[in-house]
Amino acid sequence: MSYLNAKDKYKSNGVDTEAAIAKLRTVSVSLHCWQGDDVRGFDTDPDKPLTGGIQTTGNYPGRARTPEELMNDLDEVLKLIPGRPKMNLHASYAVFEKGRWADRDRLEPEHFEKWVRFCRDRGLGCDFNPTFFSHPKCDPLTLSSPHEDTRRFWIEHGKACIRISSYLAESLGEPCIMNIWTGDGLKDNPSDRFGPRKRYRDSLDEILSEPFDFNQVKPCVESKVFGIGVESYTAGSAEFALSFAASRPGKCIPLMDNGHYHPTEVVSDKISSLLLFFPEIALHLTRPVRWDSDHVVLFDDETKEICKEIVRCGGLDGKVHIALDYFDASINRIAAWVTGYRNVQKALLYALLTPSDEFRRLQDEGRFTELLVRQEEMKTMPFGDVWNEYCRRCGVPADGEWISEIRNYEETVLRCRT
Ligand code: RNT
Ligand code: ZN
Repeated sequence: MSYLNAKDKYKSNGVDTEAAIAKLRTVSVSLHCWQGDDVRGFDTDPDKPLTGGIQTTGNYPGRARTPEELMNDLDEVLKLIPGRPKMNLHASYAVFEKGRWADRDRLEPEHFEKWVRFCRDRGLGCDFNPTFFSHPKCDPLTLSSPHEDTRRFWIEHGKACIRISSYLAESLGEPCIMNIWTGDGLKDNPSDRFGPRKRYRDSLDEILSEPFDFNQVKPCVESKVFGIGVESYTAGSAEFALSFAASRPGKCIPLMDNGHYHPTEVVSDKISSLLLFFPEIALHLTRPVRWDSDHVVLFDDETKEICKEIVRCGGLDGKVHIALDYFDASINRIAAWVTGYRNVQKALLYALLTPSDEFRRLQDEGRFTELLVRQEEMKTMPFGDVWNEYCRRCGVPADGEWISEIRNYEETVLRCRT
């Protein structure tokens, strides 16, 4: 009955909770496979160092070591998250049957057949990412390398990934967002910034020369300001990625990760500008703590603000592709996955429960006192009751009802992985 009370309260603020719930159930949000195994993948030595300037920290027991374990863990996650999840895979998660290994430049759709079966059986679409890191062919650069054989290897990887993305989209009947990110950059001051960026641009063009249908495969370029070991320079800076995508309309869309900017910059402020010039954009939602630390996404101010911007700009109707991107190895990985995913869902629901039209009108009419008061008052609305009702309708546990399931899975499954 608390939901009915909440519904009334929101109604008296001009908000239809039923419409918000119904809308959110249609919005797909990508679930990244790499939270389950600390971004190690299955195609190379699992104990190799993670390269490309990213880092997982922590050694919580229970990391998934095989495709089967990862899929089991994902099933556990899927039981606990509401909404419309979509899988998000990295190329390094290829499954090689009967030991028939292939290097990244030789990957084939068949190496993702198992994942297609996994997604199909659960009614999920699938996004994809070429993996330009943690591999002996990183010299350490990839698409921007001055060494032609290195660059060629990674171009072939990118092209293979376009073919795999087409296969995923066709097999699952949902477009595949294919995100290109490289950790290419330099630790110390560059003597040449132009050269690597030119090679990166040319490599991307070569990758995109592989035939694909933009209604099925949506290549993105993700920018980044710095990473561990690439503190002074990244080839794929914000200007690089935006300019590249802007000058290749119908072929490439920009992807913003909210861990990839200077610490006082916020992605929530960037979304509207991009949507004025790009029909579609993509996002990686993460939580940077002092750097691009990829902590679990919280129901915090910036996550809420990003989601409000998505909603206010009409981004839920296919203009904004939302994906999660974080990896915490210091806590139960299933709980990390579930917490972050639920928090993005919460922030989206919270945004849908904001009387945005009224607030826009107050702003346009210059009634800033009223706007401030109303905005602050909305914060103490009974949001939790609507959230729990949303979970109930999605057939997943409400808040307070799922941590025991995680404990149980930890005791019976994760603890046995030694
Ligand atoms: C790294 C980027 C990139 C990766 C994943 C694993 O800084 O955010 O998106 O996190 O591709
Ligand atoms: Zn990212």
